Amino acid sequence: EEVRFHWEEIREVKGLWVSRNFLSPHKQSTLFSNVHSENWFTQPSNNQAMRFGDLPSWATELSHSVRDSVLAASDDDQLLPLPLDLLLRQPLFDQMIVNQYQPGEGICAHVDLLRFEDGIAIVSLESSCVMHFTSVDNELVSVPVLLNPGSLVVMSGEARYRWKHEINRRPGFQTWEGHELDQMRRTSVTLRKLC
Ligand code: AKG
Repeated sequence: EEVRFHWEEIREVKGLWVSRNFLSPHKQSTLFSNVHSENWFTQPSNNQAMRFGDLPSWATELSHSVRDSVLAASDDDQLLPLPLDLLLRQPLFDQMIVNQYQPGEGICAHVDLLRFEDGIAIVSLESSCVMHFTSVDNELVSVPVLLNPGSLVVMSGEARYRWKHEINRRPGFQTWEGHELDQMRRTSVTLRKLC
């Protein structure tokens, strides 16, 4: 049987899941050109676009893929903690942020605003990065997670409410398996649902 989606549970951070093969290279380029055809990033000073309510059709398609990949995981008993109830809500997501980060740029540690429901999805494009998760209850605990291009992260429960996430792309923070990542531009698509 073909395994279409592979999910990895990040055990240290309850409710954190990564699918590293979520988008094939072909689907990554399609998504990237769809993002760019919106003309949000025509000037270097523009690095973020936000949409509420009806999302562009390519983003609706992307959220269907997120649903399909979580559904596929439900066939596997070990992956049941993935937020399956998330699949029942309509629409799955009604808010999107697209971020474009130049090398060296990242995002400070934060917990997403409570005005968004549980179940947050982030798709990465172009360049790998290390996202660090820091426990709200113990700031000394920091868990690095590699986000490769084409990967999907799902944060739910504790991962969404009890852990901060951050991307620190200053020298020294983007190491994975002993190597400093080669930084390039990175684009991410974050999908959420307003409460
Ligand atoms: C946010 O926009 O709140 C994020 O955390 C984005 C994370 C990312 O770019 O991967």
